Amino acid sequence: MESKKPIFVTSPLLPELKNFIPLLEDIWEKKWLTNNGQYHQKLEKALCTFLGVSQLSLFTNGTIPLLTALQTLELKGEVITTPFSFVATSHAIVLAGLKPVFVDIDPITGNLDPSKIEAAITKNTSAILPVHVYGNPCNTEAIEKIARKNNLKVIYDAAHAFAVKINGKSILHEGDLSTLSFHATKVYNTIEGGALICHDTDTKHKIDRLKNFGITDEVTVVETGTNGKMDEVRAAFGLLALELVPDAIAKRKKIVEIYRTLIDSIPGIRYIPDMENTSHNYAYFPIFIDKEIFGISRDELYFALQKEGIHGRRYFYPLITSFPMYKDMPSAVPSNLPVATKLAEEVLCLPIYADLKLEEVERIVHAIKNRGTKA
Ligand code: T4K
Repeated sequence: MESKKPIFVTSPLLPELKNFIPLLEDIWEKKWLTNNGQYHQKLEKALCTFLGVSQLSLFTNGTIPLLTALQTLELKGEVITTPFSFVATSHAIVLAGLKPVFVDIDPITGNLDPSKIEAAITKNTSAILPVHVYGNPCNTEAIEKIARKNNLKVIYDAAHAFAVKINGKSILHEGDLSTLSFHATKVYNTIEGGALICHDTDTKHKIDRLKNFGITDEVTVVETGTNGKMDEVRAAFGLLALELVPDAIAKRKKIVEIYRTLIDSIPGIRYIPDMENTSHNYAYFPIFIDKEIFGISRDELYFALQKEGIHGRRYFYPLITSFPMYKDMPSAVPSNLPVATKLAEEVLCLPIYADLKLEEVERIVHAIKNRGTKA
């Protein structure tokens, strides 16, 4: 029986309502609600400055920019990607009329394993679409080398990697294009929202056209674009939420430090350590349960914690490759993806958000420890 307030895997970062109301009044007064309005323009600029990038296009969520990225690069054939992600990553490939080819992941980070990519390249491969899973940067150097050698484009799904930097430089500079999600569950949110980051103005113009049906003027449509536009209300919300991000990341970091210290004493549970020269955003806190050492399986722990009101999530279980539209593809067979198959069975993302109280972190780890038969 639940005796305490439930703790969910995340809780959205919300600006104060009293600060939002004047912006809403302004929008109401101007009667300009969407289609590149003033708040949309302000937020694009503010995000470029905050993230340290030169070209960013706002979107209505984090899925449409993936589709638009694939359209922008006019890709054909096959796209190499990861099975260990949210299903939006591979759905976007299929929606763009392309074929996903799944490659296994790194056992420590869960990111696409560069050493497995070349074996999956065929004459039909046009791009690689890796994910910076949990906000931990992919091995971008190795991926870049493979892409250059084989004349492939690279699109990073950076949905989890808002504000992540290596050696002080945003990881959004990597690859040809990167996408972000600003969903309510992310480190930074605009309720629903997202962005596509490119490196030059011509590409940005093309992206902006594609997210507006491919329209160039009142009487001209040049591409089969979609509707990916963010409206004024969410752009205004996003301007206020952006101010809260540095403090939110600092609080997340502290929470992760406490989690790690407490978890270090539990046999059979590991977490992903910080990466060298990387400024992390602590978007997720995944732990991996080794049943043989811990004593019970991930699923047993997951359901036991739920009974105590602790609602972690098994991101990313089931693997994308187990869903019906992918499971019969040759690259989807579990024997091709042994690491991803194992991690999907072991992973549990514990609650993490800026307002999570330190007593709650202690309560969560205590509940985990109590379940381990060998702790
Ligand atoms: N690429 C990657 C790698 C992604 O992870 C995602 C999205 C995308 C692309 C696509 O981006 P978007 O098109 O979504 O912008 C969530 C999110 O809906 C999804 O954005 C995210 N990844 C995925 C990893 O997680 P669910 O189904 O787990 O969300 P849900 O509704 O179960 O929420 C989780 C918990 O968060 C709830 O138990 C309580 C809390 N919550 C949630 C919402 C929506 C709140 O407290 N308030 C809220 O408003 O998918």
